[in-house]
Amino acid sequence: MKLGFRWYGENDSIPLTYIREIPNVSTVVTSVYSYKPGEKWDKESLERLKALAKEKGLAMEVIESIPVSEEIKLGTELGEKHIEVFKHNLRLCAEAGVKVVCYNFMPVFDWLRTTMHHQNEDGSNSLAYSYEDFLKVDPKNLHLPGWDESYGPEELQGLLEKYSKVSHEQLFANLVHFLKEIMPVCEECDIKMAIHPDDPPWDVFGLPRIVSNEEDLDRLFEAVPSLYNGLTLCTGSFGAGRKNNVIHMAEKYAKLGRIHFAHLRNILFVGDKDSFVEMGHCSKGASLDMAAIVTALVENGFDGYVRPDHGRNIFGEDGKPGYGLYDRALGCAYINGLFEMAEKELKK
Ligand code: DNO
Repeated sequence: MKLGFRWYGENDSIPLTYIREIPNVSTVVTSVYSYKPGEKWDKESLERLKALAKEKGLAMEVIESIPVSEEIKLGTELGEKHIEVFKHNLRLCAEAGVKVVCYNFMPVFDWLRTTMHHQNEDGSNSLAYSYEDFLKVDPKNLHLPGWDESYGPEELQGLLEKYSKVSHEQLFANLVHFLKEIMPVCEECDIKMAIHPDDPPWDVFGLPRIVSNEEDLDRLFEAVPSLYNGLTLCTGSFGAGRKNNVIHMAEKYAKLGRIHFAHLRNILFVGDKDSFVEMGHCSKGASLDMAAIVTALVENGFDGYVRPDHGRNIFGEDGKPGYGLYDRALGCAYINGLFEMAEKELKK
C-alpha cells in the first residue's frame, strides 16, 4: 500500500514538513481549490502543488477531488461542456504525474454530519451524525455544521427543485454517461477514477444517492466495465450503513481490482437508528473491524493508495473538522501496523 495524507494546499494549517515526518507517508492527497466545479484548472496551480510537495520529499499522486458539477449530475446541456472541462482537468493531472482521482456523485451535499464537536468520554471530540437531530434540520433554512454553504439559500432551493425531478435511475444514467465519456481519457492518460461513496450511505432531503452499497457498485461496474472505473473504499461511509458488510466489500472489490484508493476510519453505531460517532481509527471501542478490513484488502491483492480519514480533535487541537493533525497521524501509525502485519502474514 502507498500511504497518503490529505493536504489542503498552501492554506492548510498543517505544514508539509509535519506530514513528511509521519512514518511511511509518501504522497499528499490534494486538489486545486481555487476553481468552482465545472471550471478549467490551470497547469501552473497543479505544478506548484507538486513542486511544494516534492521539495518536502512527498509525491502528489492522488487528487481528491476534481469536483463534478451539479450540471453534470443533473445531465444538462451545460453539463456536457463541463464533462469536456473535466477531461481537460484530467489531462492536466496526468501531466503532473497524478495516478488516481477521487470524486463523488452526490447531489448538492458531500458528507453530512449533525455536529462537528461531539464530546467523547475520553475528552476528545469528533464528528457525529444523529438520526434525531437530522430530522430537525430544515433544508429550506440550512445551517449544517461543516457544510461550507457554497450555495446561497436561493440557489440551494433551485437545486433541490431541479433534483426533485431526478430519479435514482436518472442520476445513475447520468453517472454512467459521465464515466463513458471520460474513460477513454483515463485509459489514455493512465489515471484511475475512484468514486467516493455516499456519506452517509442513504438519501438525504429526498435527494437521490446511488453509491451506497454493494448492489449500487455491482451495477456501476457492470455498466462501465473498464478497470479505470474504480472505487474509494471509504470504510466510515459504507460502514455507517448497518447492512453494509465492509469486510466483504473490501475482499470482493479488491479481488476485482476495483479499489484504487481507501479511506480508513472507524465509527461507533449509537442506538438502533442511523446515528453514529466517528472514533479513533482503531477497532477497540468502535463498530468496524479494521484489522479484518485491511487483511481482506491485502489478501486480495490490494496495492493501492490509502489515507487515514477523519480524525478526532485530541491533545487540545481544534483542527479543521475531521482534518486535524494528531489523530490522523495516530491513524497512520495504526494503518502502518495493520498493513505491515497483514503483508507479513501473506508472505508466510
Ligand atoms: C470528507 C471526504 C469527502 C471526499 C469527497 C470526494 O471528508 O471524504 O469530502 O473528499 O466526497 O469527492
